[in-house]
Amino acid sequence: MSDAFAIVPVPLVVQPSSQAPFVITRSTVVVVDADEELVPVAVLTADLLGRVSGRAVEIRYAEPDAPGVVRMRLVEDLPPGPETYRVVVGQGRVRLEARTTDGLVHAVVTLRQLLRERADGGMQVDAVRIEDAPRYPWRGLSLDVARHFVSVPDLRVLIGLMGHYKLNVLHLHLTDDQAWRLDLPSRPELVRRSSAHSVGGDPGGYYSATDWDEILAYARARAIRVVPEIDVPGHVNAALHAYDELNPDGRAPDEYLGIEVGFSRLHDDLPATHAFLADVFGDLADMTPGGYLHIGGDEVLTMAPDEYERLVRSAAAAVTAHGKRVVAWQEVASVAELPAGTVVQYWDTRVDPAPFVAAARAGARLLMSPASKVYLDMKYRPGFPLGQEWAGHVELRDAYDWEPDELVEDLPPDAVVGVEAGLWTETLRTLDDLTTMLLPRLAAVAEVAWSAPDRRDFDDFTARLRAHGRHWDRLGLAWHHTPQGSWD
Ligand code: TNX
Repeated sequence: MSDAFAIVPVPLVVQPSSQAPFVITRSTVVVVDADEELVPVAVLTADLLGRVSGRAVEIRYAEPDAPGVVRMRLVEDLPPGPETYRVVVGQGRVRLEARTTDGLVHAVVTLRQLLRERADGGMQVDAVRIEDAPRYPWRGLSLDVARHFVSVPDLRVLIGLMGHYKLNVLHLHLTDDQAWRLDLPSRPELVRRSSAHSVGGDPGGYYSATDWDEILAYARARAIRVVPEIDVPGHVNAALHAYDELNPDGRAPDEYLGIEVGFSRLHDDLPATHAFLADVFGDLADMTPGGYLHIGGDEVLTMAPDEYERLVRSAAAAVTAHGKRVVAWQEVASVAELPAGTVVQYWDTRVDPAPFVAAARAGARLLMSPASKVYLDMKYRPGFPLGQEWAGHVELRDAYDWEPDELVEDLPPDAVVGVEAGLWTETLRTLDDLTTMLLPRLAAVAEVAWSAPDRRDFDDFTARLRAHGRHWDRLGLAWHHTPQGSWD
C-alpha cells in the first residue's frame, strides 16, 4: 500500500480514485449542520486542519458543499454499528459521515492520517473512498498511574495517541500499594496521606475532582471513555496507610515504594472494610459518567478463597448499587455469582485459563489483555533499558500476530468484547519512557482490536507504519525504532 493511504488500523475498504485531491488552502472551511452535538467534533477538526496547515480554519454551519469544504454529517445510510464511518475525498472536497459523533471522530482521525505534504509545502489528501467499522467495541489501554504518577498534560498526550489509533477505552489503574491517585470526597485522607510519592521515592501526585473532569472531557472529545480502577481486595497498602481502621490491629502500615506484589489485603471481618468499599465505589460512580468501574481483584496471595469471594462480591455490589457494570481481572473468574454482564479481563498467560473459560461459558464477557502479547511494559528484547520481563519479551510482531478469540482454547468467541493493552509503570518514570514502550506496539494492538482479521498482514502493517514514525518524530515523541519495522 502506498504511503498516501498508510492508515493504521487498516480500514475495511480503501478505494483510491482518480478525482482531484483535496488541498488545504486559505478558503478551507469545516461545515456541519447547526446541531449542538456536532460542535466539539467540528472544533477538533478545524483545530487539527489548522495546526497541520498553519492557517486558521473556520467552522460554518449549514452551508452548501463546495470545493474546499470539509463537510461533516450524521447519516443513517451506513452499515450498522455506532462507530461506523465513511470518508470520501474527491472533486477538491471531503465528506466525513457517521451515525454518531464517535464515528465522526474516527473519520477525522483517518483524514488526518491521509494528509501529506505537497512539493509546494502545502497539505493535501488524495482522492479516496473509505468505509470502516471496528471489529471489537472495546479497544483499550490500561495505564498504571499508581506506581508512577502520570500528570494531566502527559495524560493528554497519551489520550491523543489513543484517539489517533481509534482506541476507545482508557482504563486508569488509580490505586495500588504505592499510592492512591484520585481525590474522593468521602475519603480525603487517601490522597492526603498516600499520593506524595511514586516507586523508588520518585515524585507523586494525584488528580483533583477538577483534573478528573478535565481528563474525562479531553477523552470524551476524542471518542474515548474512561474506566477507572480501584484495585481491591489486594494491592491496597496505600489505603491501609491512610486509614487505621482498615487494619486489624488498628495501626497503619508504612508507605510502600518497592515493586513487590501480593502482600497487602483488606479484611472481610472488619466492618470498616465494607463501609470503605461502599464509599469509594460510590464516589467513583458519581464522578464517572461511563458505564463501567473496575474493581481489580488481582494477585491476592495471602487470603483464603472464601474471604476473597466475599470481598469481591462486596466490591461488585457497591458498583452495581450505583447502576454501573463491573470490570475485574481474571482472578475473579473463580468467584461464584458475579453480577450479570461482568467484564473479566484476561492477563496472566502463565496460569491455567480454565476458570476464565468457565466464567465465559457462565455468561461473563471477556476482555483480552494477554501479558505475553499486549503488556507493553514488557521489554522488547533482553537487555532493553526499560520494562520488565516476567511474561517474556514482546516485540512488535508478538503484539500484532495473535487472534483474540483463538489465543485461549475453547473460548466462546462471541464472549470476547475486545482487547486492551497494558502499561504498568514500575520501571517507567517519564513521558519519554511511556511513549518508548507504547510506540510502535500500541499501533499493533490497535490494529488487532479494530481491523478485520482478513485485512491484517504484518508486512503491510510495517510498510504503513513508516509514515507513522515520521508523525511521531514531528510530534517530538520518543519511540523505539525496532528492527522489526522499516523506518526512514
Ligand atoms: C501484574 S497485571 C500485575 C501488576 C503489575 C504487572 C507488571 C495485573 C493484574 N497485575 O500489579 O504491575 O504485572 O507487569
